[in-house]
Amino acid sequence: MVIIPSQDAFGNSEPGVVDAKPKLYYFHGRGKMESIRWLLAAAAGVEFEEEFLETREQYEKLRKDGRLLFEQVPLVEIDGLPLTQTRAILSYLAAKHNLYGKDLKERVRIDMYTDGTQDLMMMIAHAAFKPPQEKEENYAFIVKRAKTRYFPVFEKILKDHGEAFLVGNQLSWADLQLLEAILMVEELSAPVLSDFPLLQAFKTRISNIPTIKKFLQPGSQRKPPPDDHYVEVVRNVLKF
Ligand code: HAG
Repeated sequence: MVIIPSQDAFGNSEPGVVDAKPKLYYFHGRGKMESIRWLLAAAAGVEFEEEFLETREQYEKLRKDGRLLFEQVPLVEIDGLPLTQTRAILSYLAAKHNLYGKDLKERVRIDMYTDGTQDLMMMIAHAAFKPPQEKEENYAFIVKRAKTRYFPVFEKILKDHGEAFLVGNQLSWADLQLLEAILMVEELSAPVLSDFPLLQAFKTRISNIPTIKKFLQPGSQRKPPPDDHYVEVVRNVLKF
């Protein structure tokens, strides 16, 4: 019999139990779950299952069963734990898969960079819920903000750091999220990197890491940009 050690929530291995695949509970779209999908599939090469929330009843059942700490999704069931709060989940996964730097100073830089790219990506996620005219204005503002606030910072970091990655000399959660954010902004404005040569080279370099390249291929668990159907389902499930 093959003994496959299973880790508990604190990394202690228990022989005999096969690691179940993580299970993600969210809508069939990006929202706050997409960065979690990136970390699991693209960076760690971990396959996961998904339950897509389509009805209010599904959401109410998760709430009634007490699996949503503050009655919110994303919910990720992993290592025997029902994890909620996106940043807590991302931090847990980054630490678990050695994507969180080698010491406290690298880790806080990764936290600063990922908070920045999360802010940028959540602006895009929330814009999808605005009326058409306002949505287009919002997208234009986001592209401008990316080009004047976020991308110049990361271009300078790459220049000053002089390495292939944002922090240290290995892939981290910060690299992954910057690539995710670049691709999302390019969906709004394809030439957005025209003034950022180091970011263009970064995008090519990180996109070619095998597990990331596979995640960017059609047929992966990556989700498409939000459409009207996604917005309608979220509104119906959450009643807002
Ligand atoms: C986290 C939800 C409710 N701090 C938490 O995980 O980071 C916030 C999670 C959160 O806001 N979850 C939402 O469960 C769904 S996700 N709400 C129920 O009672 O609070 C959210 C973002 O794009 C996603 O679609 C959802 C609605 C966005 C609305 C924008 C106007």
